[in-house]
Amino acid sequence: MYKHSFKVCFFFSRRFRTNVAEAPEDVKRMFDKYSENGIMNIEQLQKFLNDVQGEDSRKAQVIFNNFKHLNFFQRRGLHLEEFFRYLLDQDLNLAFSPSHSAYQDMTAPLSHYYIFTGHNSYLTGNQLSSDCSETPIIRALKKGVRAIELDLWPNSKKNGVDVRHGGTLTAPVELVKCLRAIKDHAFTASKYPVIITFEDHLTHDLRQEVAEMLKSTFGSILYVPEPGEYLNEFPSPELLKGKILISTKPPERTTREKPPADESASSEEDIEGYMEELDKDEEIDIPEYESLIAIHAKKMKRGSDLRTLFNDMEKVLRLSLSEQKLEEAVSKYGHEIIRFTQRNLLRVYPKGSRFNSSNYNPMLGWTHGAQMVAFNMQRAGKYLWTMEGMFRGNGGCGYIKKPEFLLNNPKTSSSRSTPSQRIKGLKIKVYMGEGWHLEFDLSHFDFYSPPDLYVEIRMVGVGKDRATRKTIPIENQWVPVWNEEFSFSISTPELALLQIVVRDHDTSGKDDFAGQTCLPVKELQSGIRAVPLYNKRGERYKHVKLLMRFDFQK
Ligand SMILES: [Ca+2]
Ligand SMILES: [Ca+2]
Ligand SMILES: [Ca+2]
Repeated sequence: MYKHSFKVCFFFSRRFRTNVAEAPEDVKRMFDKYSENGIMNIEQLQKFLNDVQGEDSRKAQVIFNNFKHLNFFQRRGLHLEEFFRYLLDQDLNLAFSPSHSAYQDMTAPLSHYYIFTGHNSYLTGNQLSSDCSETPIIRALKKGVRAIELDLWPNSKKNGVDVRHGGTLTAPVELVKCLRAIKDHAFTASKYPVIITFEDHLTHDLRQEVAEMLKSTFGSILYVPEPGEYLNEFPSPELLKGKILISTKPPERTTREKPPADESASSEEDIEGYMEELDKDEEIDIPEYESLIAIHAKKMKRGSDLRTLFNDMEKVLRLSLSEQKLEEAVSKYGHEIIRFTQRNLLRVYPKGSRFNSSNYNPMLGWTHGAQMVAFNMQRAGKYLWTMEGMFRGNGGCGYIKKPEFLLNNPKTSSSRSTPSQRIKGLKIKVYMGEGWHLEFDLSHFDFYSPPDLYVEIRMVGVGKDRATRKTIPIENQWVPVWNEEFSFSISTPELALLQIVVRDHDTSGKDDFAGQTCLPVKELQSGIRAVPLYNKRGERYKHVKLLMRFDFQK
């Protein structure tokens, strides 16, 4: 017992000594270079912004104004401490500042974009017994998710439509509630279209009811294609701004029997009468429900040949495959899949055995052009963080342009950007981190001592770009200083994501999670930057951040 209390005293006194971050050597050197007599004036700051940060010198005034509110600021310029504080500032100096709107070309067909896509969007937890609710749908839409999946079933009285996961104990939610939630929240995070994918287990009559519900809930924001419109190519996200699209497999048409070819039906009158009746029937037979389907879906039939799935039909459609089927298809028909996804949509969904709502590596789908890699948005984990990282790009609008090599035939692909403009590598330096002591209990990581934090940096991307590096753990420090440098080579910057996870090293048991982020490499700001970290659920910590440096090799 005596030993323990000694330990507590010893480490806690050490913790208090190191709570204040000190500028790393590189920052000190940088300050010396761009200052005089310990003060950096506005011109010197402008030069630093140009030389090191690759940024507009007008930013200097913003930085100066920011420090003017503070008493210790002297009008002449920044001291080292203020310079260091500016570099660590989450508002002034982000490694990734999301633009507030999409900057990519949004006028290409839908098939040219990755679309932020949810799987069983109505489930609150696991795939077997969790509740169905509109709440996870709202949360997903607010995150920027643009494709919501709803499984439609007759309710227990067979007179209404419920949303639930078939064959499980999940408690249903009424369809109309989900539709209203979608209408209310569809365009808060992004103005680009929301696609609702239905898994339809309904009867003819209930489908009619769904059609009515869709029209009355969405009104003019429901996108209803003109018959024969967009046969060869989907419309663009730009054209579909503010619209809701329905995508599902059209129900089997009931074919009418031919009129009896007997004598009595041969008179003109009789035939006319029959035609009128047929017209009426036709109206019922091409139901409204079907006319509201903007994106027709095709499902893989049991035992059907994989290759024929990717035959490019004249009319564009959406195909759904499980992650396992995709793996199988990719191993045999990789090129066919890429060609298929140039015009058609491919949705990939988690295999059925992921009862706990876990996810899978989205990169296999992305590298084969699959637009809709559907994820369980309620389950935190490294793949969901990757997904969230991908869709932080392009202003967080939920649509990311696919790289050129997936859109053109390799032979005709001459429109790739010139080699000199392309990113070939990324040099990263991890200086230090701070903020954990403000966010966590003193005993959160280790019961008797401060955490032993290390940073794992993972390059996520196409096969040859993948790499993982780690810093060493800094023992018993709330403000760890690493000063470690890593280099990554990058062949496909469009699909490169920088995944950063901080953990507390433990000699026994699993290392404790201490923050994460995932950022699209193409949109990283070069120079010395603040990198705010997020918790497992993707919510940004108020205080926890890293100071890092990024240099692109072109
Ligand atoms: Ca621990
Ligand atoms: Ca420790
Ligand atoms: Ca530890």
